[in-house]
Amino acid sequence: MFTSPYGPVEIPTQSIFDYLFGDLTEAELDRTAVIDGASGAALSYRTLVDQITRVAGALAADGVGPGTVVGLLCPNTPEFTAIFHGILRAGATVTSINSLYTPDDIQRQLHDSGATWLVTVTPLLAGAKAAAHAAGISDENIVVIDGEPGHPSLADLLAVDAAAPALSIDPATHVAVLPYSSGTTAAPKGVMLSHRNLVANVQQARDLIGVIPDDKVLALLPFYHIYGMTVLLNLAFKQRASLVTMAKFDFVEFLRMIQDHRCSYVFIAPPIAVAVAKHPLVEEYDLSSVHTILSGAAPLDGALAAAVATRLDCRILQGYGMTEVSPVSHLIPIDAPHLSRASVGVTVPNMDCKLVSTETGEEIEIPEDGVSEPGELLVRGPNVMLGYLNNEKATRETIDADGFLHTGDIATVSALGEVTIVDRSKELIKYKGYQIAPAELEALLLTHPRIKDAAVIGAADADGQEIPKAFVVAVAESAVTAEEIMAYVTERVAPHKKVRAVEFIDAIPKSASGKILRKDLRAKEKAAAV
Ligand code: 4UW
Repeated sequence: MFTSPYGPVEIPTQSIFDYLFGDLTEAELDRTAVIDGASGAALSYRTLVDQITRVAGALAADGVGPGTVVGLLCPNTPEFTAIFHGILRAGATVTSINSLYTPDDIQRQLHDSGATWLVTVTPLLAGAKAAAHAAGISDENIVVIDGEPGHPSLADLLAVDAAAPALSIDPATHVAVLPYSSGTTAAPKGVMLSHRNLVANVQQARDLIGVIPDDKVLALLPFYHIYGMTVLLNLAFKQRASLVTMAKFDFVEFLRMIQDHRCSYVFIAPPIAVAVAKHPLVEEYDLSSVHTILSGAAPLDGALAAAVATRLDCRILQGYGMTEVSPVSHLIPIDAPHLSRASVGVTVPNMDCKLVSTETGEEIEIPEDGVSEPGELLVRGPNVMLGYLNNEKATRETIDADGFLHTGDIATVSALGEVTIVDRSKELIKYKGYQIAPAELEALLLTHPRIKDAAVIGAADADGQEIPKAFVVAVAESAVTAEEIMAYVTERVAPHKKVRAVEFIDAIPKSASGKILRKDLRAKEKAAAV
């Protein structure tokens, strides 16, 4: 077993609202909490807390409270921050939904999570409404933040003068959020994260990430995903920093917002690092305000990290984790220049880890110097989820009897506790940090009349970034092209789930029990790349 090189931190027994906002000083209340990156409109901590409290009071007056699940489908905006914390402040649970989702995806999540309310915005309303109706949610329970006749708006909620309810929840067991994740098996599942999970992860990560009150933190990573939720929406607020929200990613806007708002701390996923390292436009903007970039959600190549640090003359750090871990379990801390940028750093405080052999299940020994053999990374700590919603089987398969969560990631660890992710044993594909379950794409491919069999794996594009690639067995003598197949998928899935490469083969490798042998396909892919 190995742990953090840092001593344990105290985890207060509080709701996430009390933890983040309960001890704001007068001076802190006047600081800027959120800036709308597009318009420049700013909200102070005082206004934010007032809005959170009003939203909580209004929702509670409408019967929203402990036991209610509210879907939240909204891009990154200042309003998101007030609504999100308002729902939690009312004691209800937020199931945060990917804004790229199709109506079918949205409906599945609303239905599975048992959501009875949905909060969204007019640009997403058509799809959201169809999905909500199909999930049995009526118009009066669909809040449209920016206003739509027949629906409550944020302004309506803020105008209700009802006190926020006095809550008596147990932070350790009360489910605060239900983001969806595939984990180590196929379909997306509701990840039950308690108030304590969320509080713990901010406490565990805050000193290592090192956001300070004077930081302007660019919030381009979506708040609906656990990375944006914990590191931006919670951690940046706890540090009394200012968030600059970006509703839709666009590289030129990204550069402009950093320059115009003098952003100092920027959280990214690896594809953005590629653009920062290579794009000629970078030279045309003043990015001198950036002191630190932190990348997470997918592997960051060491040479790429170095190129970014050199071009922007800033620090580059890396974080690793997963939705089920709230998410941060490993980080390169802000004050650790000696750690390799190809590693994901060290274990955060209050966590135990071990590596186990994927063949024997035996624990892998950690050498006294040098680096261990690779094995599956197992993690345990106060930030590990309560379990998957209504899915005890998947929970038991993921968290073992000793409380260790099996990440499905293959790692090595050095004698100094430096962890490097070297592979993934689970099926999950990450495209730009977004999750894709290959089984979903395989099921869709099999509905194509000219496809006999199919398997999807993660492959590398020219920049070394992961993309979903389909191996396809065509129906004999049918002349189906790769382009036709990609177009067929594109028409039916959210944009991040598109199949981006197709290879025709004679047969999909399968085990005797009929399971796709993904590792054979991955080996074939690797061999072809050499
Ligand atoms: N290197 C290699 C990485 C890395 C990685 C994630 O969608 P989820 O469930 O969750 C996330 C979490 C992102 C995140 C965690 C902690 C942190 O500090 C940070 O940056 C500040 C971001 O994406 O996907 C989880 C899966 O994504 C892969 C890995 O396979 C993991 O199980 N993954 N980060 N740095 N792979």
